Amino acid sequence: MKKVLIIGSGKSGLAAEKLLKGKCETYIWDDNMPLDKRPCVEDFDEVLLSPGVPLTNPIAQEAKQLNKKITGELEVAFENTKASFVAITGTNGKTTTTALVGEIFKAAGFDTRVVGNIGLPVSEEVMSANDDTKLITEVSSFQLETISDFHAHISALLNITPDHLDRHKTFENYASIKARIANKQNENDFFVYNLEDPTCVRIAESLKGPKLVGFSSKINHIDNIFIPGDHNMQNALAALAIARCMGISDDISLKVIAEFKGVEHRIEFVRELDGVRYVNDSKGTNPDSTIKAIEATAPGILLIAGGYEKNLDFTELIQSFNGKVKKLLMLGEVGPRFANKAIELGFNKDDIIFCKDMAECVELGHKLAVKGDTVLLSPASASWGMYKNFEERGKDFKNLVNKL
Ligand code: UMA
Repeated sequence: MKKVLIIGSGKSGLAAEKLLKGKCETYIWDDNMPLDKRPCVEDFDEVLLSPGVPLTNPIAQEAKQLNKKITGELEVAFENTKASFVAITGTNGKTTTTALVGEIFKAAGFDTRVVGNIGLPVSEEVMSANDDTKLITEVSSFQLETISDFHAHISALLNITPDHLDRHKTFENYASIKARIANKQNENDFFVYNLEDPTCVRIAESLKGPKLVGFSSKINHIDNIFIPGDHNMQNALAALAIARCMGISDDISLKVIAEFKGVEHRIEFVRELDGVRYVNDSKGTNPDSTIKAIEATAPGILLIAGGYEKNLDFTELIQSFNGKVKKLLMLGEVGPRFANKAIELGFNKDDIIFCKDMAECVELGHKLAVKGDTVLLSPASASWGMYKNFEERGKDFKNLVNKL
């Protein structure tokens, strides 16, 4: 029996272990475990990395030196199913688009599973999927690093702006990892991409296999859409294009788009108190995503930002404030660097406050906001170090806001 060493005992590692049970011998190692439990890489045929584990992880490096196959949870899920994949990637909007496509496919009568980076490992669902199931999969750059034969009937690339440069080092490398989503696509497949994003266009033009399907919020428009902002128009147009590739009628898609209320933690309205709106955009984990949240919010913003250091440049984000942001409530290890950049670009030093935790941010936001203002949590940073994930961070914010 093949011996697989799984690295990471989070959701992905545990789901992969369950999927491989009876097919392979598995052992899970997590870098949190005591060193005396560390396995000998040589004893295994394959090393399966959870998405959060980079290829620079010492065990991955050792496996590479020993010429062992390195794989990932998405690849293994793919190997163990005949269900077809709709794979959606991009820097921002992929969760909203994935959820929306899932709703459209369900409305069209398909056996649909909404999986992947959205929070449910693909391996978890393939166990009960049949050949006709559609796996609507949100795919991250982390997952794309370890695919080899993964093949999606429809793939979508929504946009590419800098993110995760602590791991992928350069924008070019990050973009080339995103492009891997179409690697195995052939002339029977579709590649849906954003015509307004030069990097997406460049990647599309380099592809030999799939049929290219571009979308553009400058050319096309959907009249009846609930979720706000141009970025959501792009997400909806991508979803509509994906549905068309599957032969789903526009009537079905447009009805779902009109009724779709969005996803938790993405510019999510929490409550209004004394004329002040509180908005949870905890999924704003990179500068571009926070730019979108600021664009979609009226002036008078008290912005709660900062978190884990991913070496991202905040210049464009701070320039996008455009007088709309009146206070910066800074969190986490990235706070001082963010604040220094803001001051360098002319933001008033006295309007920046460093907070020790979310409770202090919410308390100060409440104290300093006046009628008509918005207290917006959109950190432009990952939550790691302070929280397990962005969901936990968003829930903490909402609990604190609801207690005011
Ligand atoms: N670990 C190690 N060594 C390392 C890194 C991590 O042993 O070098 C261990 C940790 O100690 C922990 C485990 O690995 O016990 C965690 O594994 P993981 O980080 O892969 O997390 P999972 O719980 O398996 O969740 C992953 C995705 N997490 C990441 O990509 C970091 C989830 O995406 C995804 O929802 C889930 O699989 C199901 O597919 C989250 C995310 O933050 C939402 N994604 C990034 C993003 O959206 O920006 C890419």
